Amino acid sequence: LGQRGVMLWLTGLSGSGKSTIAIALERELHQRGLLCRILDGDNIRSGINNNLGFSAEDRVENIRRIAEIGKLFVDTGIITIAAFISPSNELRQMATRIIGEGDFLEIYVSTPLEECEKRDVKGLYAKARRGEIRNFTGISAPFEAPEHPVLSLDTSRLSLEESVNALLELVLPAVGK
Ligand code: GGZ
Repeated sequence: LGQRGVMLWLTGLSGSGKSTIAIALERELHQRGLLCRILDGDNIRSGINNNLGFSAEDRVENIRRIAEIGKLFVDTGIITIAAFISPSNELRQMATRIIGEGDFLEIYVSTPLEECEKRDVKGLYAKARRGEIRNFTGISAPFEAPEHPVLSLDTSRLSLEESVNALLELVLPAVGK
């Protein structure tokens, strides 16, 4: 394969830009002939984790399975991009343990709550404010910012291109490219 695998773990609020960044980065990596895989709600919560909700316990099981699946990809030499809220240090530490510290890069998509709520792409924040969604991260469930992310990306200040370039500078050396 000639490529080392690595996990890029994007953590941040709903609507912070995790999936958008993941998709744009995937395109850049593919253009360079690098193998890459996105794990996000679209392919995980709708499939293997479709029996899980958003209670604290379900979030643990969600992240545990994602980390185990991610490890299989990383060990195959694939640049793996996980885009999940993963709202606590404990959850992210569990993922780090499963994947292995040396293969794990924690990236904080640090777009402020006010901005995420203003965007409200799916109308979920409005529903959460009305009490129609319980345990909504940032509104009625906690989000703990990572303490030592290797990179922070505030998409209210950075363009998509700037975020992707910062990630490329991080990931290309990490996989020996
Ligand atoms: C947070 C929720 C909730 C609640 C539904 N809290 O913007 P989205 O819609 O597409 O991304 C959110 C997604 C979060 O799933 P994760 O697997 O990333 O969460 S975690 O890592 O905490 O397990 C949001 C939608 O699911 N969603 N209800 N109550 N997000």
